[in-house]
Amino acid sequence: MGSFLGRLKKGLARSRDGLAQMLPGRNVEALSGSEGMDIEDGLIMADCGGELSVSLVAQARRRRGGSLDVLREAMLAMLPQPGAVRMPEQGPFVLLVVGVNGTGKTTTIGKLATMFRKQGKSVLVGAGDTFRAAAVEQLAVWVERAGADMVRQHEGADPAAVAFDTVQRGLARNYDVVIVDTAGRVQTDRGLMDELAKVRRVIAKAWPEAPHEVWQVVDGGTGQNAVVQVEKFREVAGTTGLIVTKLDGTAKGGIVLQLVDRFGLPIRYIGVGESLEDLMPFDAEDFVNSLLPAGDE
Ligand SMILES: Nc1nc2c(ncn2[C@@H]2O[C@H](COP(=O)(O)OP(=O)(O)OP(=O)(O)O)[C@@H](O)[C@H]2O)c(=O)[nH]1
Ligand SMILES: [Mg+2]
Repeated sequence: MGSFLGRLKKGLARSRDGLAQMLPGRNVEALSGSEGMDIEDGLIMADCGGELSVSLVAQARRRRGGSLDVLREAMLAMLPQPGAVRMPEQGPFVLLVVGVNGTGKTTTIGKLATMFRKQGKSVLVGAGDTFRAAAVEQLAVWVERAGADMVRQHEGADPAAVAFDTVQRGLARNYDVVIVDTAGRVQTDRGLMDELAKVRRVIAKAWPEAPHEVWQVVDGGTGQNAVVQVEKFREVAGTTGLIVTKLDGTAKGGIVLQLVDRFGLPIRYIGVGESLEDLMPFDAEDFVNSLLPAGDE
């Protein structure tokens, strides 16, 4: 078992244990009887969402065989391996990172910067969270540790101006990767959501093909509210991919399935802990295998 898979399994233990309790004897014979309800309940409690849970169990029932493997297959069928990240033909890959407060944007950017640096790429990070000096300092620590560079302005500066400067400098100095951090915001805050739309627009003024990707960081423990969060951010910021963090602290790992089912957005990375190695590229098969209890032989 690779260390990634080991960490993933450990990270998803709470979700898996929750589901295991709903799968009597770990045998999904129950799928064909009224006990199928238990499995639906289990999936709903793991935040797969009502509609998807019913559909997964129905699909599993239609397949032959009475083992957990049918459920696994039904999950894999609706969870495509994400396609390639959109990359520029020339110039830096520009990534804008957005999301609700405290979901893990800044730490995730630090981890991504470290990953890119390890691949030998030059990385420039824009400190677009200008609300608090502490936010810039937090980012600076990560950036320095990663061996990346940073664009910052004074506290209270216009985040769109920071984003503009970052992309311009990234282009002028031939960076391989440009990542723009943003302040956390609740999707119902009209003013802050308008500000985010402006950040995106201004990035495109600095370079019309940018940003190449907009990734929303979602806290895996948020529950059903994650659905409206993703809906609204996609509308305002043009989200192209998701990063789901904190899956280690929740029994609700099914939210990943529900978000893919609802929005068809690729999951780019998932976070199963606070350390660097706990942010890992999303692999559909490893994820499903870690989310479900081991099947009967
Ligand atoms: N357990 C766990 N903690 C995480 C994970 N990802 C991030 N965190 C923690 O979440 C907390 C918030 O992370 P930040 O990166 O500051 O979040 P943010 O989205 O930048 O927050 P704001 O800028 O205030 O909106 C930190 O303590 C992180 O270490 C994860 O996958 N698992
Ligand atoms: Mg932050």
